[in-house]
Amino acid sequence: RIGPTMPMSSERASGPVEAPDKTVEEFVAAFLNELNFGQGVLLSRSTINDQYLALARTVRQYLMAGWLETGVQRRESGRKTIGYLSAEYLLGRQLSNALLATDLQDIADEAMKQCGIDIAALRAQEIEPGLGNGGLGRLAACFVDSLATMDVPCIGYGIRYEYGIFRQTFEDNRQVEVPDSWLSLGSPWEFPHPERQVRVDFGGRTETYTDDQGRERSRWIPDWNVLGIPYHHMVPGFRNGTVNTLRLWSAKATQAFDLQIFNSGDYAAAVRAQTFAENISKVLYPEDSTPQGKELRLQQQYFFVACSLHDFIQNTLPQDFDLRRLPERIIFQLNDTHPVIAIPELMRILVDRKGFDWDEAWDITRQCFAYTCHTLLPEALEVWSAELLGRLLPRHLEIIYRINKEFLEEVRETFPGDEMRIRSMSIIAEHPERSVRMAYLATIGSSKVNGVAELHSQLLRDKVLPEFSQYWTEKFTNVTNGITPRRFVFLANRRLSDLITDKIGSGWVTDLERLRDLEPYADDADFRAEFAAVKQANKERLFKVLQARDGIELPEHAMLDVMVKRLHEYKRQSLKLLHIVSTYESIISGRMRAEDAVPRTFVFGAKAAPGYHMAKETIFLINSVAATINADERVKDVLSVAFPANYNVTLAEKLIPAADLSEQISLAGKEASGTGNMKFALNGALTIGTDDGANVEIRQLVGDDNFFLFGMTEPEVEQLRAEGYQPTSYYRSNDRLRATIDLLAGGHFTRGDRAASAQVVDNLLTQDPFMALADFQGYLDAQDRVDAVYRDTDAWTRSAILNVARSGFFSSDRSMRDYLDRIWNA
Ligand code: GP0
Repeated sequence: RIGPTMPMSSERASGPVEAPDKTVEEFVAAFLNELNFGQGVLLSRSTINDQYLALARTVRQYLMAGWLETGVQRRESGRKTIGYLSAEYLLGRQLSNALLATDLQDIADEAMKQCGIDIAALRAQEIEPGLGNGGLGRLAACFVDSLATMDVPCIGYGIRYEYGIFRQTFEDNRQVEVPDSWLSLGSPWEFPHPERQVRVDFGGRTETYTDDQGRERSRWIPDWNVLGIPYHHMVPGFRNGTVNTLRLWSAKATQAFDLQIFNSGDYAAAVRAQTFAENISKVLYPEDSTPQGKELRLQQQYFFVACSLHDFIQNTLPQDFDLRRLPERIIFQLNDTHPVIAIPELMRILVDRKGFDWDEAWDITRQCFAYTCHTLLPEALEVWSAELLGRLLPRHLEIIYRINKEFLEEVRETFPGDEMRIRSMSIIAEHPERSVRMAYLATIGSSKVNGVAELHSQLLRDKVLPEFSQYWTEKFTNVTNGITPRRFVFLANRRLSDLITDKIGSGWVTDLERLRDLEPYADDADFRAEFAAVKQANKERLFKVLQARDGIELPEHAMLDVMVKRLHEYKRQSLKLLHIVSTYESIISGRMRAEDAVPRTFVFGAKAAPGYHMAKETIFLINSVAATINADERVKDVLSVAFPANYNVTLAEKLIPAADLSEQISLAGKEASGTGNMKFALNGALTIGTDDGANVEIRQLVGDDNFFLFGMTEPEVEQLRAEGYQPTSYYRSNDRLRATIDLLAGGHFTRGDRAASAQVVDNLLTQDPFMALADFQGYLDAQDRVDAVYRDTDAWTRSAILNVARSGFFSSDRSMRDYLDRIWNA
């Protein structure tokens, strides 16, 4: 039996739900039961997919008691809930995490063996739910993992996209996107609750009326609506019996909507209406950091937010709950601006539906929200045209106008006559068209605003929202991001985990600062040898995966130099490419002998937004360079480049534990935090990086000697920009840079086709918006330092161990503690 044995609660008149015993026999019995009665097949006739589904449902049985019990406790305790509102959750595979949380890995292995089944094949059968783009969505998944592990009441609210982030393939070295039909083989981890459907209105107009107390009020007369169907997912804590809930909403046409058209006798139109409604949760927008302002995206945002608020207020709180006390029971954390329409939605519920006065409603609302900003890029800050917002959500636009008007009046009292300031703080922008700045609305409507790393929070205060941070100094705070050590160390790197546990016990899994106890072992030669052997074994595991998955063959003994993240110019994959080409050029031009180079394997993983032209050209060029270098006998076994397609959480779990070197080379001031950087450090890779995002904190913690720093600082970037940045001056004055660019531009990697590389090269030479050329020499010098340390195996391994030992701060458990203390008061 799993889960704590709780006293019988009133809600459980029928007695506790019990899991099968944690024995191989019971596990086998439960599995065969699921196969026969759940899946409807005999073991002898079952496919791998049948077996996978039955195994998933078996593991689910072990979580169920804890889930139901957690639900009862949450309702009875009246503790404040964290309502995490996020348009993205990049969960990764569920089976392995569920086995880990329940400590059933060994039992399941043995049980499957007894059934004559290879469990590895079943694990491989699962398509990960890719309901997010990258860092932001993965952060949400790490946060809900930590909250469950810390037994904090949390409901994760989001969208059940039918198609997640696209599957990336390469054709002729170019990215081709394929729909991600992650639900096509069955989805054993979700529980649909159609009976808990919520209606969501759109469109129409507003009208004013006088209520029975003679007050002038406004109401919304919408003209269409859809249904939201919740799908519940379990979020298991790590071996603590807690199972929180992720509630993802799927859109469905309302019957009324259908019938109206049906009665007109137009069957085809009725089916079209269905499709129209269901489009809302059809697909995840694949733009990371650069929203497109599409109407459907605003529909998605309002859809899930309206469902979630309704769900919490009507279905989760006790009947007749006094909403004046709402802030005692919920804090909605806004994961970026995507869910910010929740602020006027709560105002609408309180004022229009529950009859609150504006002022009282506003006081409640502001206490119920907190906002996390994840970027500094101006193009990533969402702005909706007032025309679109008013057409889709006329009452919300009205509410936003009033929020703005009252806020600006307040500012005017503090700064009389300072119209410049007032205009700069307005939620409504007038140029180039009237529009709503969602980050401003979020800031005004929240009790706290945070950035995601120290540097980022500082720049957020100073550059993005300076007037607001002066106005409300206390409102602004920082919470440095973190990652879950369960998935990204314990699960992904079993070998390292066993080694650590062997030395310092297993407490580190839920108390990551304990990794400090490893520090003395950095000077222990036996431990270093074991640590290095783990890294080597992880590389071999990765090579097998890449061989099977992509047909990529890699040399056994080379430094593994990895850059995995979304493809974005500010992240500077092109700078990495310049380093590779420069090293290659040094060898083929005879300036360096191949035997003198440190053998390196470069690995890229990156998806580009389908409409992001420069990013796609960069992918093409990386693939072209890879093909050329890998085929060139002159650099055989010295330089290799691998770019496996479709980088995702599943591949990350294999790649990160194998890496020696972690590339975190964004232009200073552009990467809000990064979270991949933390995963690498915790898995014993050394970082080569700029002074950006959480790199700054990683370097402070692991020490300058264990981090390869290069590049301009943020103020230096600003200064260079102010002086007038001229990329060609670097090209002219730096011989190695010139040789590198000339080789890239000359068609060497594109079968003589100079035009094929021209866009990336010309962009670097003429615009170079992220100053890759300015940081090129510093980057090469830092790479030389990397080579020097790598040659000294003991020194390298020592540094790698210290990276692990000193990175405990980057647990998302710590991030959650910081949110609880600084933001949630829970
Ligand atoms: C930031 F604005 N991030 C955005 C966005 O639209 N999508 C996204 O993934 C990322 C940041 O780029 C980050 O620096 C950060 O760590 C992450 O959000 C979580 O805060 C990249 O990892």
